[in-house]
Amino acid sequence: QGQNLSEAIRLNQLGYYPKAAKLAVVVGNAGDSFQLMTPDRKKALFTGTLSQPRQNAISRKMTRIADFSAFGKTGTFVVVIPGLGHSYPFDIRPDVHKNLAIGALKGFYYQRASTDLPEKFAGKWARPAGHPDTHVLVHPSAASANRPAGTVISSPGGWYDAGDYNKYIVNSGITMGTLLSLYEDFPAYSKSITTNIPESGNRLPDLLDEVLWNLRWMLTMQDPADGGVYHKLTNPKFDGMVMPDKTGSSDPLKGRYVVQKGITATLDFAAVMAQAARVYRAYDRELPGLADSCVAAATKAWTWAKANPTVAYNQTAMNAAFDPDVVTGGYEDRNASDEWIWAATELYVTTRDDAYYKAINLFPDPKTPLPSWPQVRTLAYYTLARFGKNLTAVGKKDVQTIQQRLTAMADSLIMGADTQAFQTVMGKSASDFIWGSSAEAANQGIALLQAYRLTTSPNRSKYLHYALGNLDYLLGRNAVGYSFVTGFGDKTPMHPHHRPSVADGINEPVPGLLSGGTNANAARQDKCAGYTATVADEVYVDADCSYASNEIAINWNAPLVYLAFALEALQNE
Ligand code: 9MR
Repeated sequence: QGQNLSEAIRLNQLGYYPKAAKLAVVVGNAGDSFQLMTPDRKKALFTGTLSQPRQNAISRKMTRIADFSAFGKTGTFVVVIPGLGHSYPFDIRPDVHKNLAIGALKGFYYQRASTDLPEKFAGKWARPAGHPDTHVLVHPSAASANRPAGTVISSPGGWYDAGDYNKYIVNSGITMGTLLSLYEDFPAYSKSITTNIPESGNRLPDLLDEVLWNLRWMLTMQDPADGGVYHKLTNPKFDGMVMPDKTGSSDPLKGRYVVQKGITATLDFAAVMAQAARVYRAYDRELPGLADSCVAAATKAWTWAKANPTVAYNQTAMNAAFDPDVVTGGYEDRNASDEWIWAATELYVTTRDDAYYKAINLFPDPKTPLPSWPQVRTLAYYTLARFGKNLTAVGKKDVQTIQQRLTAMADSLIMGADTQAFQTVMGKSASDFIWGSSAEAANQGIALLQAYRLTTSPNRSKYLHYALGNLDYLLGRNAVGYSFVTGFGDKTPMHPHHRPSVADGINEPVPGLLSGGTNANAARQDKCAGYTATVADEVYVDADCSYASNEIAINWNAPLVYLAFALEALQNE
């Protein structure tokens, strides 16, 4: 019976909650029935019928669904399709994503700059510190009266952005907003999670200790004289594929720079600092002055933004005007209207000063855009919905509109998901498969969970169902058959575009990191050899040259952390 592993059977490689939906998707036409068996395939515990074949609207391939939602026993199982083979083994149990949630949060620890990762915390991925960033030069593009070009500033810590070793404020913004929102949405569950980091055991939850590592770095990125925030701390060029302590740029006297201040960086910074002030206020005793410093930093950033609304970061223009040229990640975004909304909202909620709220138009158009690094408007809606009842009158009058928008957004995400080949919200449209598509899936999941939290009728369970479906997508129920999280699942990225994973001499990549995933245009973007597929939902290659489909990044890990934590918290409610 089903002697061979069949990669045509796509499922969540970690597993399922006993009471939740349990689907596997079989690519191809084979078979009519399926069984659930013990991993040794000696005992069949459940028999079901595969759905009629349906056609994947993107690839035109046929797929069939094995639905074993009715089976609720705990244990480890495989799906067997007579004549085809068996699936990877998976678990059915109540806390089936708990280790994933912990591992994905721990992923941030492995991204820490300027510090050793000792074996006690990092296991076989232990490594010496890279990039002390205590001797960072003010790039000519960032020069000001108080800090002329070449001024040395200290800006240590923070997380490396991705597979590269630079630190970018814009991308830190949404990452921090997502993690702080997780804490605000699920405080009790967040407090219960420990990740074995050096700060574990102090009086802060590990989630907030991890966030603090990047928060302290962000604070150093503000020019104290005027409140403007540097777009990034970077090398002029990307480092080679070497360990962080082996790069030229880790030499404290070789050039790492802070570059031009910009409107999106400064507003994202303001939003993060305002939200952090709320969250860390409860820890005033442990961290005296921190929450106050965050409020002060946020208001100062806002003041700079008001005075400099048109200063957009434009790397090409910067390089034309100043030396040395900087060719690392751009995170350029010419439209700051959403960053204004997010910053104003977080400042308003934290300070309760109506002036921030009145400074912006919360509803410039009827959209509720899915959050991503250049589009943060909906993060403001999440925050207003979260604090709905406790807002001042000006905000309260909009709460109902916001709730409607968020549920309408979730409803439109769900619409048609059941006819999608993998029955997920993710992938309904080929346009989902962009650079970092895994984060699209995770952010869709968060949007669905926001609607779940806002809805009181029993039919709200549909939002939870589809949020979980997108986690299934990330963990293997997808057109490429990968679980996109390093170290979690059976078929996982082994060669992510991640310098430590490439250079450390350890076979397994650093665990808990979310690969950017399927990207229709990846082959053209990174020109890595090895892409075989051309249909949008299959363009992915587990090769370290594939930075457009197989890099990892903090703004992709954060929504994974949120989704996994939130689903665990909600299943256990
Ligand atoms: O995530 C970013 C993606 O949306 C862009 O399309 C891409 C190209 O500009 O850049 C991605 O961000 C990268 C950043 O510029 C540098 N560090 C690695 C990031 C992930 O690939």
